[in-house]
Amino acid sequence: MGGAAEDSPGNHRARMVLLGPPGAGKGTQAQLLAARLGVPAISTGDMLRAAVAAGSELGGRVESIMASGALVDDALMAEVVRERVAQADTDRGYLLDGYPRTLPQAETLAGILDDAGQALDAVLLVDVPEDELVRRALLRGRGDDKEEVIRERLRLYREKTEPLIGYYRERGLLREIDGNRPVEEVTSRMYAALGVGSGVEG
Ligand code: B4P
Repeated sequence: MGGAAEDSPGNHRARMVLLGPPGAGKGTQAQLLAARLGVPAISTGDMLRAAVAAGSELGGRVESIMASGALVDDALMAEVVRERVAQADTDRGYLLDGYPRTLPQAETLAGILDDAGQALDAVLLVDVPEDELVRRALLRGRGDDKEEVIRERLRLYREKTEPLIGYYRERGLLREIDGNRPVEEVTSRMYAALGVGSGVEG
């Protein structure tokens, strides 16, 4: 898939989505991949957590929703993402981590891209078995990483987010990556799926 990650000047490098269950390692891989491609990693989870930490109006609206494992309202997420992808650092592309998470969010993203005359290059699905997801989250120990909250996030993932797999597969964008491997191996599989070198071989 040559077009997804070309570094040629004047050309965009990549507009991608990382999809997968909570705790699959989307955030971990987004940082590595974004650095390699020279585009920002945009994590809606990190943006919401920063808003909570800053005590902003947005933070006040989402704090209890996130603590319970529920999803933040699609309309509110649309505002957050529309504003973020309009910033100057996204002119060569971006890597969305944790957005979209519902079919309406996928339609919103399609609209944002259409309005800008842009398109997605790829959607990377990082998949990991459920027991491993719970193990990782309990090890991570974030505020919302309590077992009952993790199980609720996983239930919502299956109900609301999994349908996006078919949505993007039908559009020919889906690349599936086994996330149940050491971090470096997952990264190399992503590079292979996108046809980019690791960047360390010179
Ligand atoms: P997110 O911040 O997106 O959190 P996540 O899905 O739990 O994490 P991720 O998959 O990125 O895993 P990570 O790399 O950290 O969402 C949090 C909350 O925000 C949601 O529940 C929701 O309330 C809200 N929200 C966010 N976006 C939203 C949206 N679009 N709509 C509505 N609500 C939204 O990895 C997990 C752990 O595993 C880490 O400790 C990591 O070190 C470890 N790990 C990673 N890769 C590994 C590997 N290969 N092997 C072993 N361990 C690994």
